[in-house]
Amino acid sequence: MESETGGFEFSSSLLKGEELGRRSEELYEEAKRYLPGGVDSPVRSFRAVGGTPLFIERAQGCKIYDVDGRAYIDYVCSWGPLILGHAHPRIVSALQVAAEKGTSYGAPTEKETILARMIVEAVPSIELVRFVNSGTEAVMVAIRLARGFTRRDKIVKFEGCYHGHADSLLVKAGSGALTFGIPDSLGVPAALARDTYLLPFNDIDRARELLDSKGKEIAAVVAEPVAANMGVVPPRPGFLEGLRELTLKHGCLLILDEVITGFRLDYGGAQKRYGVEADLTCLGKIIGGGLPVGAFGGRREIMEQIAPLGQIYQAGTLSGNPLTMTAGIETLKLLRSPGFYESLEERTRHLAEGLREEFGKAGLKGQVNQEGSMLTAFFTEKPVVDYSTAKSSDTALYARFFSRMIQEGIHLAPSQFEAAFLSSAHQEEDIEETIRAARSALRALKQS
Ligand code: KE4
Repeated sequence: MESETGGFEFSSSLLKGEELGRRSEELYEEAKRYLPGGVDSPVRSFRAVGGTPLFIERAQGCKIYDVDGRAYIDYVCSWGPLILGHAHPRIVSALQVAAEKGTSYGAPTEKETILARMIVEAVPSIELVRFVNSGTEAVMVAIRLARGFTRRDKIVKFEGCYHGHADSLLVKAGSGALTFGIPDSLGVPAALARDTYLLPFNDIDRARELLDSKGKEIAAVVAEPVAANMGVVPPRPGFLEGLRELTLKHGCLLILDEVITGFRLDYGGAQKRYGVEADLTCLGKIIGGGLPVGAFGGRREIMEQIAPLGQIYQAGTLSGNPLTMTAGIETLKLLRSPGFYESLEERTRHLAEGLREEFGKAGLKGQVNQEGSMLTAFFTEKPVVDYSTAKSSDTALYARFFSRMIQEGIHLAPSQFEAAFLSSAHQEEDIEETIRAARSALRALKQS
């Protein structure tokens, strides 16, 4: 039977072993004719885990459905935005109403003010906020703002943390004891990379050493308050507080990249959870309810340096567009419901404990780091507390685990160094099903 999208709707009875995934394969071959690697973002290509990427037909709640008619419990959740699950009825109906009024005006709307007010009320360190269209933009501009505000050029980032693909942040540690950066991508000028210092995440002593010697040159320290781009790595007690103290001491700005943690860990984000206030905060993902979004915000005296008030330029055609604002407003309204975060974190803890138990039963070495409603299962015996311990993971074993879980109907991140995200649509039975699938997958790994 032909679906309305012109594809074929296979019911599971029609699919035979050799046909599983055939439509994804066809679409992937076609996509590679027009898109580099067949994708619009590299991690989706499955290059880190092997095999053909799933092409998704639709999603609902905690499930996604591929073009071959297979259903998966989804823990990618579009890399974090869908904390309410896919196609939440309140979001969909609000978008339908909004779209009938037009999709973008290139002029101010009340909805931008409404969402901005919700963010300002949620995050105490934010007095003014501006919307952009991605997390990358948000961090890129926050750095420009910090450089303009402090009249300094150097910035500090942490190994293993990812802040989008702006040039100053595609930088890796220089050789030996050198802390300044070298390009981590072709196309990034070495001269620019040298303005980025690299430090090990969670090592406050190294941060103190660098800032005490170079603090006067440093515009900002940029950090994911909970690292999620090397897999989930929570901050050691005192790490964030130490960064706050050191940046104040040396007149540098503290930029907390809450693109993932914002409205994920708490309605007030990581800053609420850990009691540390940033000078500038970057947001994205959840505040757009699944539509393209980013935002940067902070103290009035800093934010008023941005055009049109100040001398630091930034702009964007679709920034604050009414559809994204609509989805963001409806999302944050639902996140304010009492007990939302507590029950989501409880279910995530249940999953983390279940996975730890299954690693043990299978006799495999694994570490499950969980913070709020996100977690990562690392295939290593070392506790994962920074980039070097994260990199000790057996990525080949993770790749095999990932593929087994796909066969079991569980969609994890197609990379060891990412987070699994839960949503309010993941119910206890989905968690139990995931633990059962992990039991089967880990046992199969052990036997092979
Ligand atoms: P975007 O430009 O992708 O909207 O946001 C960049 C970004 C900034 N800061 C943090 C902490 C982030 O995690 C991200 C993007 N996250 C990745 C997944 N870890 C997006 C997935 C992808 O690149 O396809």
